[in-house]
Amino acid sequence: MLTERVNKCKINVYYLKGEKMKFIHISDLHIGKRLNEYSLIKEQEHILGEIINIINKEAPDCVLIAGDVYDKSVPSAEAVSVLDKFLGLLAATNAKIFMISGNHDSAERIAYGTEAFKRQGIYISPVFDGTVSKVELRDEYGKVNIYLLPFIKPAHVKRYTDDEIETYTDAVSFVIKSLNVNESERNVILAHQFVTGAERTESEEVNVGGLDNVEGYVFAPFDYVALGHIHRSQAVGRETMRYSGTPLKYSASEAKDEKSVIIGKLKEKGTVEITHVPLVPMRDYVDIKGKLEEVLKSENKTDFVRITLTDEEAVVDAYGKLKENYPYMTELVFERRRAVASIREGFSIDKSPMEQFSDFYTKINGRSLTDEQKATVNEIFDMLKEGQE
Ligand SMILES: [Mn+2]
Repeated sequence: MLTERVNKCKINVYYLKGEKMKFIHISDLHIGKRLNEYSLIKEQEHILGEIINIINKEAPDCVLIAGDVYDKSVPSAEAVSVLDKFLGLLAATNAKIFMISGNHDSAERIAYGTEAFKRQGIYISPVFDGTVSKVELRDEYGKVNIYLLPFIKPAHVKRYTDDEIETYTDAVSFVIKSLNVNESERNVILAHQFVTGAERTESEEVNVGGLDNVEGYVFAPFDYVALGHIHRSQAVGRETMRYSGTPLKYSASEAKDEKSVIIGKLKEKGTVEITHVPLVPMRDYVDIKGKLEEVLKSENKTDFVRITLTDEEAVVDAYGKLKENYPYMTELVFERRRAVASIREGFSIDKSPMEQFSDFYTKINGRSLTDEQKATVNEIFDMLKEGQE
């Protein structure tokens, strides 16, 4: 059974020089991610370099990487070489490195070289086989147990038990119970799950069906829960159960977020100190809203931008003008409240499709259809009708 297998798993013990266990927690690197047509690889290399600088300055005992290392289960060659370089730099620090796979990662590909990496002090979660890797650290307060739980779904757990595993909470709860965590010692877990109550952004993948949340109480045995999956830095339920968030803004919904790494210190049992070190990107991501004329005056020309135009009248070649001034525009939204409201007002089921369309066209463009356009639209309606018969 699961419990036995966990107990059988080989435990590595390390003695720390410092008086307390200091860690850095990051997650959701999404190496290889693109924003529309823009590759973020340069931005990602830069920010990973910043993270290495922070590690060198802070000299933590451990670095915790809580999943979604890559953006895709089959990462590009470019993405692989960026992670390769990052792992090399991490190995050159004195910190022990702990990494798990997230829902975007292929657990198998992330686990590549796991056994060899251990010699370099890099611990990567193997593919979930019913067991969970554990590494033991010791400082002046005693043991710190680090558990590496890769992203799991109910289906991954079902095959190892006859217990009823329906929900994500059932799955994670079952696995954690099987670990028989010694709660008199200090315990840390890396997990990549959606803990109920966490505030989402627009850059996470939405689970089809939506029921992928795990109740926070299942993580009760742990002094610190290093979470990945949600892209906004936040504590969930308690100060010591945290999402570090992504190192870069991956959607306009994160424009106002401050990205950072978490620095934690585990002192005697029950005492965890938490601080943040902000991450400064090469290029910011901003959300700009206003009329075209005002928007063109904004100073964020070299940032990634989502632009929402509020002009009520049609603007000729808005996209072209904006793109010329904002080469890193990722999204253009037209918010024409009055026009939309008046279109709704004018709508009536008594009108023919041609009348409806012609009213709509007039409202949007401020002029009516020409005879030639009318003929084309009529042809289209005729074709549609034929298609229905
Ligand atoms: Mn993610």
